[in-house]
Amino acid sequence: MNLKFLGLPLLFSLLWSCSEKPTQIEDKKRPNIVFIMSDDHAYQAISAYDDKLIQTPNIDRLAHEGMLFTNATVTNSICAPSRAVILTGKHSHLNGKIDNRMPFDTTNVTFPQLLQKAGYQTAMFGKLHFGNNPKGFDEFKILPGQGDYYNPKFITQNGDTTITGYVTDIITDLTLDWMEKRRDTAKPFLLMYLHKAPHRSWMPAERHYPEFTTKSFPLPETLFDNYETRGTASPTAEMGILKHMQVSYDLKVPDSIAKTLDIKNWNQIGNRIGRLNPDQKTKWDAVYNPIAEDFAERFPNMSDSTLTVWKYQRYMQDYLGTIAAVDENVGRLLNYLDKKNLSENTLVVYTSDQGFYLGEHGWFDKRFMYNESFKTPLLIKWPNVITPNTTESEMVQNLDFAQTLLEAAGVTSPLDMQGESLLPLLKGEKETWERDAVYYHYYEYPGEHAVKRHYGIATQEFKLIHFYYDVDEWELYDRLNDPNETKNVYGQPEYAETVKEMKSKLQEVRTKYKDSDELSNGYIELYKTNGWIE
Ligand code: SGN
Ligand code: CA
Repeated sequence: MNLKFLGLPLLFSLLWSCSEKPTQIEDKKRPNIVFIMSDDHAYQAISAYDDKLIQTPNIDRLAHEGMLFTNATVTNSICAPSRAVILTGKHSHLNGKIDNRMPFDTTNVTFPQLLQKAGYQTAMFGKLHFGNNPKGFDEFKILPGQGDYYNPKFITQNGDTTITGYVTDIITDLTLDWMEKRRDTAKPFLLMYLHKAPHRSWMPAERHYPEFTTKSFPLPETLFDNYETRGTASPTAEMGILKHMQVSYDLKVPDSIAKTLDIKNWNQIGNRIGRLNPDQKTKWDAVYNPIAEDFAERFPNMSDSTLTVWKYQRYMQDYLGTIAAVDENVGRLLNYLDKKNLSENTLVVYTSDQGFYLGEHGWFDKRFMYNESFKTPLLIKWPNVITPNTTESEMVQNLDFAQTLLEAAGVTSPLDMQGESLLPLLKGEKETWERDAVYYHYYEYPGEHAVKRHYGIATQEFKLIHFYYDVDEWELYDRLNDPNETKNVYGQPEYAETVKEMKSKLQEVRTKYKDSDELSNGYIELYKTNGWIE
């Protein structure tokens, strides 16, 4: 892969030396770091943010004992790019992992490498999704690619292994096994505990079938959004619950039933039920087959809106069902820390690689800079530093995690990291926090779900988005007056001044973060050369 066009003659050796020296802080005082991340976990599905869909008492503990961030966002709302931003502390256009297709450039310096060099014991368990193994970890056991919910395969330093059971439980078992048996008690540790759930295709653990498959959930206000004021990106995106959610793959109607119904693309993808062993399959069928039979009977008389609601409910049942297991397992880990008297000196982060649409605007999936996928959950607990039960509304990003965790460990960050350490906010010293805008850039188009390329800027009051590549369209949202972002006010005379100000701010942040049209065009050219886009 030739990334030279990016102008990335990486000054790693120079930057490396800045952080090479072990910290002066004594090991016993340096905090342990537990970084918990799930995949596609919407803040709407964490009761500390909103309890109308699900109760998540264990994740909520981090808010009760620490800080809940209500304005945490990602810089690029897609899995592997978000992970690359987190590990490198650099925007996608500089770390090179602009979308799920681009390989991660392992010459990037990551914060776990720096912590390991500074004397931390490091371990990673769960989903990474880079296509290559992580550097800077004493131990890792990761899922290949997206991983599977049932009987998942893991890549380990000793070869691949397949483990029978449910992925969320297994990732936790592997984590606790490492903590119990191989943790070096003379060192502080960094643990990256990374769930696959609640990623598509949303398959819950057997113990959660009865509760979740019989529940109904409140409909989001914008479920039937018609995108009246928006440009072409929203109506052409392929992530609609009605049109694009597959009854077989996503909603678990068995193929034998689905194919008898007059539904286009009922099984475009092919489901994952084949991974279940006979015992698991019997339990699965006992619950899911009657649901499908009932659906098959009602389907011929369903209007589009009835079908949308049915699909939304089925989607929520399984999506939230997978979260119940995440919450229980987070509880197992927090209890372990308590039991071993580690909680006092451990900083625990809970976040997701991005947010997700739970029916808002009629969608599932993510990618857009609109709120539900731009925002990400962020809860941090750090006893004796963070005042319990605090809420922080400053605009923070996943870009900030690397510098935050390095500073918490007393390690100097490389000069080319682009975030801000959140330590002042964690300590309640807000006076030094100056950020008034955050930057976003999404690239994966043409691609799955067909969300057009866009970049933009958000302040507390407004959001300005520019869609480019095959269009040249702008959207502006008045965040305070239109929290659901259903009214694009770009082009309205009363917002002319705001547009001017936001465009100039956008240019400022693009310059600050070193992004440009030239760089975007360079990526487009590279993709065309590699045959990844036409
Ligand atoms: C898979 C999913 C998509 C999802 C991407 C990216 N399709 O391709 O729905 O948007 O992952 O998700 S599936 O048919 O494989 O389920 S990400 O979290 O990895 O970015
Ligand atoms: Ca994801």
